[in-house]
Formats: sequence, C-alpha cells, structure tokens
Amino acid sequence: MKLIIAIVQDEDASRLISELMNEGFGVTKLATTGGFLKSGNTTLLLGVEDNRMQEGLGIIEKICKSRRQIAASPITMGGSNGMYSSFPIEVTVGGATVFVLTVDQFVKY
Ligand code: 2BA
Repeated sequence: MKLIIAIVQDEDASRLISELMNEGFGVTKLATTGGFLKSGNTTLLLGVEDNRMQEGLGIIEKICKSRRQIAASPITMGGSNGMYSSFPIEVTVGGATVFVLTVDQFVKY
C-alpha cells in the first residue's frame, strides 16, 4: 500500500476530491499553508493499493493546473536611506506537489 500526499491549490481541491471520491479513493483533506507564499493551499492524503497508485496520480495530474502568482519576495533590498523593502516576483505554482510513501501497516479500529 502507498500513501500519496498531494499539495494542491485551493482552487483545484473541490473538483479533485470529487473526482477521486467518484473513482472510489479514500481522501483526507488538510488545510495547509505554503512556506514560501505564506498563503493557503490544500494537502490531500490518499491511502491506495499499489495497483491503483498510477490511477490516483493520473487524476491528480489531470485536474491540477499550474498558475502564475505574484508574491512579495522574501528578500529585501536596502535603500540608501536605510529603509528596507521587499519587491514583487512572479512564481509558477503547482499543478501539484506529490510525495508517494510506502505504508508499513494500515489498520482501522
Ligand atoms: P509555497 O511554499 O507557498 O510555494 C509556492 C510557489 O513558490 C512554489 O510552487 C514555487 O513556484 C515558488 N517557490 C517556493 N519556494 C521558492 C524559493 N525559495 N524561491 C523562489 N520560488 C519559490 P510549487 O513548487 O508548485 O509548490 C507549491 C506548494 O507545495 C508550496 O507552497 C509548498 O506548500 C509545497 N511544497 C513544494 N515543494 C515542497 C517540498 N519539497 N516539501 C514540502 N512542501 C513543498
């Protein structure tokens, strides 16, 4: 068995969960925050049998779109007047950041 951890954009989360549930996957949704943008994203946990892992990854790939976002750079520029300010940068976020872990044991009580 595998545990798929998928970090996706909030905009894609509802559709992705619906599609996964329709196809019979078990899904847990966590509200998370990206370390770089410091804005909300969604992390999904899916426990899947090995023979359905590719199918699950395929659905995530199909639904999750990459988007460009403007963010405040964490790097600050120093001015001659001693003031420091961050500047906007454009980043491409997603479609999805996915980790696949092998599950040692799966029990339900
Ligand atoms: P954030 O950390 O908020 O990052 C959002 C986007 O900002 C990233 O998109 C990437 O395009 C950009 N970015 C991140 N760190 C950067 C840096 N040091 N310099 C310049 N640009 C940077 P994605 O790579 O698609 O990541 C989307 C979200 O997935 C991330 O949100 C984070 O929550 C998660 N993530 C990505 N890689 C991860 C990793 N190795 N471990 C854990 N979570 C990860």
